[in-house]
Amino acid sequence: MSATDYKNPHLLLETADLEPGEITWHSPSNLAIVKYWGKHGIQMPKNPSLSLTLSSSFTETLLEYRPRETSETGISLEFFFHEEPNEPFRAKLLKYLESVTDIFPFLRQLDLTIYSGNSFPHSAGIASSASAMSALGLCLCSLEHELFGTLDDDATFDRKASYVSRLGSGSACRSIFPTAALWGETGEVKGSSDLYAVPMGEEVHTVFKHFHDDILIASTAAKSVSSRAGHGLMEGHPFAEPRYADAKRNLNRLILAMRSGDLEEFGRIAENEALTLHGLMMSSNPSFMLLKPNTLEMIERLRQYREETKHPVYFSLDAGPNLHVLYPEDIISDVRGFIEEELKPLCEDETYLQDWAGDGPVQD
Ligand code: 2P0
Repeated sequence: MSATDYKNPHLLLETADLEPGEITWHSPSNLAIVKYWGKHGIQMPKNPSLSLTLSSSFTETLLEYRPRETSETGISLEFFFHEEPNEPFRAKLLKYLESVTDIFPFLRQLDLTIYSGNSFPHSAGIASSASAMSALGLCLCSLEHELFGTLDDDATFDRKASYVSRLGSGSACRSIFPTAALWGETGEVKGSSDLYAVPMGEEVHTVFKHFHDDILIASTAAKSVSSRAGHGLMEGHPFAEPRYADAKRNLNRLILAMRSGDLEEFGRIAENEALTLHGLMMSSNPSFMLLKPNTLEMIERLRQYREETKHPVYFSLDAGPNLHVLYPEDIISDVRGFIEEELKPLCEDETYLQDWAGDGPVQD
């Protein structure tokens, strides 16, 4: 099954006599602890990555379908983002849907309307591709199941949803599963694959079940390097090969730490991966510096707070300036006090988002 490409020419409707319907999924974003940075082929990662599945940062996507009214051959799609037609997003989704018609050939037989929106502000600089593309991947798999009854088994459904989400955005394949997910083949986890993520929630220590990720908005103005450009920077990067080897070592250590609940080791890896990601961007050609002075100030204050309190509170970063503060549930009141007093004043408009590892996507 690991070499599957899910192409299926049989998934075609035999009749145009079909009731219109709709499908809605909420799907969360995720935060990679070991980062995916560098890809090859069709959305294949250069190294395995492991993420926490978030909760309050999610995309809600409603897919409406009805029998096709015209006989044109392309995909028929209308798209609304936060209630407004959005042509750039529509064009992107159309390209994606065209690319998956070998997997879902029935898409050409339908008129589709997609309504999508995020729970988090666009300006917060949270990567929305993971939540958006996983929500859409889930809608497509639900649609297949509704029309053909093919995806009854939950594990089969999730694996296919992860596979098709990956084709939309690599990191999206990890959002399908509760608590934590691993994407990329590694000898450490049976069944792991470069083609889809696998659930890690059952394998990790309970301390990670409601692990907090408060996202401190250092800047909304800074434009992140686009993911396409970012991954592209790894081609010919002088540190590319050592980086992939380092990521694999970090992943193996992280899996052990997450199984045993070793927060110190977890935190060391999280911070090393975050700074490595930014180090790779700084040393790329062209070079990108996405950290802001306030990001660095927050890191220093967090490290000082950790030194003083001995609390297991750590940070991570995405491909942007905002600081993800990671800590377990049992120290929430102390850490929130520290954030309110010391970090929030350093945030743009004093904004931070409260998120945590959660239960994964939900169908309405
Ligand atoms: C990650 N990031 O593992 C890494 C770390 C950002 C920093 O994956 O081109 O939007 O759609 O496969 O998933 C962001 O890149 O890239 C990303 P595509 P994606 O989460």
